[in-house]
This record gives sequence, C-alpha cells and structure tokens, in this order.
Amino acid sequence: MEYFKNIGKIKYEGKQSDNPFAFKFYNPDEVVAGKTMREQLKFAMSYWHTMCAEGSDMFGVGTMSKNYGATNEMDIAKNKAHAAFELMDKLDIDYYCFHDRDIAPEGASLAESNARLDEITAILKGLMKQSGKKLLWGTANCFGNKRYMHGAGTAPNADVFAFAAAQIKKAVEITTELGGDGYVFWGGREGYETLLNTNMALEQDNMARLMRMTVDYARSIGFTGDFYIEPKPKEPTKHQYDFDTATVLAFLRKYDLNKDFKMNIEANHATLAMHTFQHELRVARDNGVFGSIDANQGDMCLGWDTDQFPTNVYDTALCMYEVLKAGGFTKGGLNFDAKTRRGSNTSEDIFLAYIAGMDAFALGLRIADKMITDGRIDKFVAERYASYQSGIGKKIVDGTATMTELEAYALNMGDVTTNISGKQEYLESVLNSIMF
Ligand code: XUL
Ligand code: CO
Repeated sequence: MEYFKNIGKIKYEGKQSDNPFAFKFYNPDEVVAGKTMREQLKFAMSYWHTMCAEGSDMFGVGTMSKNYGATNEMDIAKNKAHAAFELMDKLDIDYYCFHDRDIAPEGASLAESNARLDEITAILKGLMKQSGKKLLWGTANCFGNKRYMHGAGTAPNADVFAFAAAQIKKAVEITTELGGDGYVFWGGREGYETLLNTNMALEQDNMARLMRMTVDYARSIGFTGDFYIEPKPKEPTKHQYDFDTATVLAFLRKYDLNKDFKMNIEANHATLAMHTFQHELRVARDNGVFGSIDANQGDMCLGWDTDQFPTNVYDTALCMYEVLKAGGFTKGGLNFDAKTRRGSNTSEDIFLAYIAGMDAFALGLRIADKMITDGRIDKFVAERYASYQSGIGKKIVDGTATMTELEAYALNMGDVTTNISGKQEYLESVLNSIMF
C-alpha cells in the first residue's frame, strides 16, 4: 500500500529548479568538507511530529488525520510504520527516532503496552532490514500520561519512579533490538511548578539514580549507542532541571555521569533559555559532550516551543560551523524535532517542510565549509588571543604566573596601552560576503 501516492522520490535539482518537490541545495552524494552531505548531515525523521501529530494545540483540535486509512489503534500503528518508511524512502532520509508511545499506543496495563511495543518493533525491524534505514535514537515518553503529572524520575511518589523505570527499561530494550545509535532523556516534566511543594535535592538525586540504572542496564543487554540529555529550560514545567547545556554539565559532573552522557541540543530549546543555538553547541563542543541535534526553529515573537522546520540559513550555517569544528557527528545526527504549522495540514506540506529544512541545513553546511576554508573568521579569533602565546600571556596559560609576578608586570607597564577592536560589524559583514 502506498500512503503518499501523489509524491514521488525527492531528487536534487539544484538551486535553479522551481519544482517544489525537489532539493535545491541538498545533494546527498556530493562531498562537502571531506564527506558526502548525507554523511555530514545524518538527517533523521522524528516519528512523533511527522507520523503522529495532528495539528492540535491548546486552543483547538487536530487539523489533519494521521490514521493512515485504519480505524483500530494497533492497525493505525502498523500502517504508520509502513508510511514512515515510505516517507523516509521518498525523502532520502537514512535515520529515524521515536518515543515508545509514538510507535505503539499505550495499552491498559504496562504488560499490554510492552506487548504492543514488541509487535511494532518486529515490524520496524523488518522494514529496517528491507530499506537499510537506521534508528538514530529511541526514548520513552515519560510525560504524556497523567501518572507523570509531577514528573517521572523526579516524581514525589516512588510508585511513579518505579513505573518510569519499567517503561524506560522496555524502551532501552527495543532501542537495542533495533540497533539504535542513541538513547535520549528529555525530562518532559522533570522540574517544578513551585518550590513551595518541592524537595529539589531529592528530585535531582533520584533523576541521577534513574540515569545510572538506565546506563548500567542498557550496557548489560549490549546497548552500544550513546546516551543523551536534551536540555530545555521550561515548558511544560515552569522550571526544567535540564535548563541548558551548562546546567546539565554541572548535573552530570556532580553525579559522575559525564562519561556516559552527551547532549542532544535542540535549537528552539536554546532560544527558550535565551541562548543562541550556536551557544549551546559551542558549550557542548568545548566540554566534549557534543552528541546529537534536534533541529528546528522558534518564533522570536513567541515565548514557547513552536518546533518549526528550520529555514533560517544564518542559524543553520553557524550550527554546521560548530558541528564541523566538533569533528562532525559520530553516533549522533540531525533530527527534525519540527512540525508543520497547524494550518499546513496536508501530507504534501510535510514533504515540503522536510525539503525546506534539509535544504536549509545543506546550505548551512556549504556555508560553514566556506567559512572554514575562507579562514578570515578563524584567523581573526586566533590573532585576537595571540598575546597568550608568548611572554606573560604564555605564563598565564601555562599556569606558571603568580599574582605577585603579575603585579610586578602591571606596575612596570603603568597601564594597558593597546586594546584591539573586536570588529564585530566587520566579522558580520565577512559572514554575509561568504553567505551571499
Ligand atoms: C520536547 C522535545 C522532545 C524531545 C524528545 O520539547 O523536544 O520531543 O526531543 O523527548
Ligand atoms: Co527535542
């Protein structure tokens, strides 16, 4: 059965093309910065937004159906799996990622939910074998069900913690069964609404306990992928513990989890934390925890997570600059945690959205490569810090300078006589000249 009948395989036609159903910049097998674009970008389809989300928001019901011609919920899930692989095939996307509840609806009991997961996992495994598509990462939805109203790993109720652990155990098992390259923790409701009712210290200790148990269990069953935490500062809770990359790093170091976890950086979560996407990627790269990316963009006029398909090339270029500087993706990749607008309610819109996002990242990759080969920006930065390469600066970075020595140096100097311009405007114009 073909689900997207009026859409064929999306091909690269180049930027002159006005065919809406063609890539203008994403040419999968073209080599950019030493690897094919396919290898550099490692695009992944997000099951929840693409296969499940029907356009509902807090003011209104869905505007599109994702039933794929079925009525019974397990039949819908089965058709969805087939439709997912058709979509990936037509869009030439090699990876996908999911929450447990995206692929199989929750049953009346944990045992039934698990049996449903087994049934769909077998189907996905077959489809993966046929198509060669791979699982970028799996995760558990420990935020949707009402039992998680106060959190999962950080719930005040130990029964909820136990349920979450059981659900994650199964999610790790199916991720392993499907050869997943990663496992993500996004702490949907791991945070608080008010400190008046919250034991923050116990909640965070418990979250760390859950993560440690997950890592140990996953390794014991042969999971070889990476673990990721996906920072987000707020929404749905007022305060999420995984606020941003720097906060998560402090958490990982406190609980000795930093060897096991990397970051899954989401663009719109960065902006919710009042950071740029590039900032979050830079913090991750500088601290050796760059892992994977949820690519999307927010709306700067709105204060919530709009999860729009990314089209802002300035952001994709600076993102890919960080990715290239980090040495590229290893087990991670670039998943579109993005959904079409409620008003873009056809399946054609989903294809057009992926084409827009993939092209925006392809452009970003091409520009990032040019930024590096052009060299003006990197050279400027290197020269800006040149004073640390010799003399007193070298002593400072080598750790041999003392306060007394620095005082003597400063007294002798009298005052700082040279302080070179940061040339922000010039660098921004260099970036524009590279881009256009
Ligand atoms: C929510 C979000 C999640 C995670 C996976 O804001 O980004 O979809 O990516 O749980
Ligand atoms: Co995300």
